[in-house]
Amino acid sequence: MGELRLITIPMSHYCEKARWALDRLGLTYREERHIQGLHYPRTWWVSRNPAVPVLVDGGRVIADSTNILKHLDSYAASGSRLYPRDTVECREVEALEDWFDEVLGVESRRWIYFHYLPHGRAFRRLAAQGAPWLECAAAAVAYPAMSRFATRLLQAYPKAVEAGLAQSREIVREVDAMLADGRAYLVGGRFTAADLTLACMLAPFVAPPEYGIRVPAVHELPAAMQPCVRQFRATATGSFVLRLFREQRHRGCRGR
Ligand SMILES: N[C@@H](CCC(=O)N[C@@H](CS)C(=O)NCC(=O)O)C(=O)O
Repeated sequence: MGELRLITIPMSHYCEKARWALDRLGLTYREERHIQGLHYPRTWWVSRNPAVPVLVDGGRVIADSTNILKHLDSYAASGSRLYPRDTVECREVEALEDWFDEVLGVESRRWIYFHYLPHGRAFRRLAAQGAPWLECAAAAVAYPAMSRFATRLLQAYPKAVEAGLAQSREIVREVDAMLADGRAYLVGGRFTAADLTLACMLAPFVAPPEYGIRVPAVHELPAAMQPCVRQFRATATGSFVLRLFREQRHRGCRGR
């Protein structure tokens, strides 16, 4: 293992996924935080890729949260791995992880940007935590253009947001059904990448206090978001995710 650096947009739930996996292993790493849109020069320079998270491990550059979790799993003790050794269970974990990443994560992000972007100051308070002062200053000046760019990039328009919210509720109903047998974790009776990914991708809808940056309490969120957050929190999946954040987010496990 080399020196570890994680390049992030701090509020991004894909970045939270990588950060959680690193924290869980108790590894020493430096998080390089950037404001969305202003992160491009850095990620292009390091990974030739627009997206974060990017993990730099010595001479290796790993982009994409799933690749990062898989890479970090090689540093975990066998009882703490996020991907089970059992092939069938591992496939199940991977399928759930993809589903949460590719559908729920995309829609929860579209929803939070749609509701937060109109509140420039509040958005920057959330987004700029730990970012370089120059980026904070640039974001204050260029906010209207950044907001338009993010809206277009994420297609954060009313119809798409509404359809995405309906799709997210459907996913939550399906996960509620999985949890109905009283299981403590989604696959194999222990915490895996499926649980970690579900927790992160649902986070915008449930605002967990243990998230890796400070997130507003429910009553501090833009008013239009509050009823929705309360509804998601009241589902079996919502309370499962809040429990995972409470019990697992700041709990270490053994590395090798
Ligand atoms: N599938 C990727 C998704 C990463 C992603 O969409 N990152 C966003 C931040 S939430 C990003 O960097 N977007 C900038 C862009 O793609 O231009 C992962 O799991 O890492």
